[in-house]
Amino acid sequence: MPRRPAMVLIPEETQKIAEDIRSMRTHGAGRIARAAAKGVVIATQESKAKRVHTLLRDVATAAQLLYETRPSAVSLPNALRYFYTRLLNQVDQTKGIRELKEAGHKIGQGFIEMSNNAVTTIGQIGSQLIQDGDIIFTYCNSATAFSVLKTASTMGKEFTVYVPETRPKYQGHITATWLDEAGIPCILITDNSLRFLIARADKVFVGADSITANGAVVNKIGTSLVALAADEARVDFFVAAESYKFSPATMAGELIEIEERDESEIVSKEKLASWKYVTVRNPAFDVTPPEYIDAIITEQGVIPPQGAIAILYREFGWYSTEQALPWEPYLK
Ligand code: RUB
Repeated sequence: MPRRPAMVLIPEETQKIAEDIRSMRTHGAGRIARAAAKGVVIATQESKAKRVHTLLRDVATAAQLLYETRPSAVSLPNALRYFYTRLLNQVDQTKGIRELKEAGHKIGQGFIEMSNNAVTTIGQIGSQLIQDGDIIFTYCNSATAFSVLKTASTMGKEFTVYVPETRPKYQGHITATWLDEAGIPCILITDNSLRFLIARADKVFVGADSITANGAVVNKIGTSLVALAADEARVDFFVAAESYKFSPATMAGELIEIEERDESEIVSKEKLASWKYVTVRNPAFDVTPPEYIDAIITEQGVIPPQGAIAILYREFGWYSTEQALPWEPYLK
């Protein structure tokens, strides 16, 4: 892991954005990506640099801090890469620091707008898959999957959504609140009643943190169990994900790192200390293989999971490891 230069000051607001992502006050792959874009825009605007190279170093330092917060959501490095490569491209196109800062602001806003538009478009495309009377399952708290449900409801379609609580952080409760506010009938269930109840469902819509070159989907721990149960019950399984959640590094054979979070999310420190032979593991994500996925709904259209490589190629070209962290050379 590259080291951040010690003497670079990262603006407080950017540090807070990074801490909110790390602690999951900001969560969900799309929201993380948009927050990270905002974080580097602030670092660009607040830099006191007098020289372009120093500005690039300040922004690189902030990008590295944000990058290190959560490893599994590829939307985060993709957002930072989007920002930093375009900022670098602007160096020769702009005259001096002020113009470069203005360009940085536009690039960051451009990413946030593109990301929000993608969620809206996925909602419009995905809503076509919902019919009156459907019983739908979702999982965790995905703004993109919610966009599909909300759009279908706004179109006048009537359906019911089952929402597992999603241990350990109960993000299902947030989804239930969103559905409630949108006036969509919702049934909140425990995670372990999933297989019992999914037999009555017609469709599953979930979000994604990362999608690999072979069409596997990394999403909140337990998603692969939903997919297994859906497969057994012959229920269609759909993933709603923007193109920037596809992982270019997997084209070069890299695996997605599965984040392991603190044990205190599952059991109190006191309880843990009282045990002699018990340890706790808390992986935050799991991998659903492409065989269990009927389709991925992107803003570019509905694709089979095997089409992931086409999205990746279109978005990133053939990936090389040099593209990994474009800000890395400027960390010195
Ligand atoms: C959230 C989660 C969501 C995806 C997609 O996990 O797994 O399904 O991030 O969300 P966590 P979105 O709460 O640990 O971040 O569609 O909002 O990008």
